Amino acid sequence: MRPAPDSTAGNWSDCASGNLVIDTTVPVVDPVVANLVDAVAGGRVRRRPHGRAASRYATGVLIQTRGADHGVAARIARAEWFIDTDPGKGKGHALPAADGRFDSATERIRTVVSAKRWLAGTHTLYVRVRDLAGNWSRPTSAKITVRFRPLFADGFERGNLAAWSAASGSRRLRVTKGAALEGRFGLQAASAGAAAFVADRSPQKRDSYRASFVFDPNGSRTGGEGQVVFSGLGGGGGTLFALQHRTSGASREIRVVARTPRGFAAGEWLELADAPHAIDIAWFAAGDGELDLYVDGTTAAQLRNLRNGKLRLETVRLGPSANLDDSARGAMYLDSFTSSE
Ligand SMILES: [Ca+2]
Ligand SMILES: [Ca+2]
Ligand SMILES: [Ca+2]
Repeated sequence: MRPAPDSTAGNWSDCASGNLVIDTTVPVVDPVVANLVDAVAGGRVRRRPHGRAASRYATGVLIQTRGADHGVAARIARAEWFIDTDPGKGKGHALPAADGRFDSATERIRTVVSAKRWLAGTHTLYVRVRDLAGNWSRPTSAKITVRFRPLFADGFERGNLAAWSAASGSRRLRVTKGAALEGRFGLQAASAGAAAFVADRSPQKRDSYRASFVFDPNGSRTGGEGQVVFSGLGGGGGTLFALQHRTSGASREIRVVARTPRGFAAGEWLELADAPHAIDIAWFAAGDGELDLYVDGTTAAQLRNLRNGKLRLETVRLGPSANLDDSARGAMYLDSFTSSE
C-alpha cells in the first residue's frame, strides 16, 4: 500500500491490489511473577534464585511472565516494565524476549532488572506487551519490597548528639523536646550567621547512598542565599551533593545540586510550605549517576547522567553548613535521620 517513489512531488501511484490485514486483536500478558535475586550480570541471574533465598538486601528483580497474541497476523513485538506510576505506553523500560527474539504469537519473558535505585519499601511492578500492529496489552502486576543495608540512624531520642561523628557550632545546635518532629526529641539548628550541623562519617567510600529525615523550616529565614541544610562530601572535603533552602519575601524554596565533571547540576527551585516535611535523598555514582529528591513521599527532582562514577561519598552534614548569610534568622527543626546504601 506504499505509494511508489516518484521524482515529482505530489504525484501518487495507483494503489497496488491485495489483501490488507488489520490486526485489532489486543495481546495479553500472563500474571507477572517478580522475585528478588542477589545479582544482576548483563540481565542474567548470576546465582540461581531457585532453592536459595535472596539475601536480605538483594537488589535484582527476576521478572517472569509470558505475552500472547491471537488471531490473524498474531505476533508479540515488544514488552516493557515500570513501577508504581505508568509513564505511558511505549515509555517503560524495554524487556527482552526469553528466546532472544520477538518473532512469534507467544513470547516468554525471564529477565533480571536492577532495583538498586528504587526507594526502599513496597512497589508495584507492571509488565505489558505490544503486538506487531501496535496494540498494547493491559498490564499485569506484582508487588515487590526492597530494602537497603542501613548505615546510620538517629532520632535524637537520647537527648544528645553522641551518636554523630562530629558536631560543628555546637552552641548553635540543641537537642530539645520543642524540636521533636517524631518521638520526644529533635534537633534545633540555628539558621543565622555561622555553621550549625552534625556530621556522620559512616558512608566511607560509598557509591550509592540514601538518607531520609524530617525537616521543618520553623519560620527560619536564609537571607536569600541557597543555604545548605544537608550535604554529602567526598574524600577531599568537596561537596558531592546538597539540599539547599532559601527564603525571599513570602517565598520559601528548596532544591538539590550534584557535582558533575564540569561543576554542579542543579534542580529547579521548588516551593516548600513552612511545616514538617519528609525528605528523601538518593545519590548514585556511575556514568549515568543520579541524584533524586523526594518530598513527602513524592518525586520532586531527579538529576540524571551526572557522570560522577569516580566520586565516593565519605561524610554527610545535617544542618546549615554553607551559604550562610549574615541576615539569616531563626532556627530549623530536624529529626528522624536514617541512611542506607
Ligand atoms: Ca494482535
Ligand atoms: Ca521468540
Ligand atoms: Ca525524634
